Amino acid sequence: MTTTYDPNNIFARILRGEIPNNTVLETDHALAFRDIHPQAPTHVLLIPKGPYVDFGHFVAEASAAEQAGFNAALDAVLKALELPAGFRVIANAGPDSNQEVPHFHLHILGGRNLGPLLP
Ligand code: DGP
Repeated sequence: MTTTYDPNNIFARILRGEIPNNTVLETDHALAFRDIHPQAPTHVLLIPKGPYVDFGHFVAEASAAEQAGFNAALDAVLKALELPAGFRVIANAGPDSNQEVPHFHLHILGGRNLGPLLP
């Protein structure tokens, strides 16, 4: 099965600089920016720069260098955010998850007690 990437999705447009964002960190492989509708005091999205629709697409198709670069960016952003009481990382994928933006992204949430995973 081939996965079709929409190059006009909102995160692709953010990557191209067509839409402003509140950047936390940028590397050769990834961009971290503040979610426009934060669900917690800290709510950051981390996206790879490559054209991957969701988590499954990324782990299946991204090169080892892209995956290593993304992991390094995740490590750097977690250190930059300084969340000593903990954090939650979520990746929605596909209709059942209610994924809205079809460009793979991790939600990084923290800054308050997040409660149960599925309230
Ligand atoms: P998901 O449901 O996992 O696809 O989450 C998409 C998230 O993206 C949602 O929390 C809101 C956020 N979002 C949507 N459009 C924009 C935007 O233009 N800028 C920023 N910073 N975040 C956005």
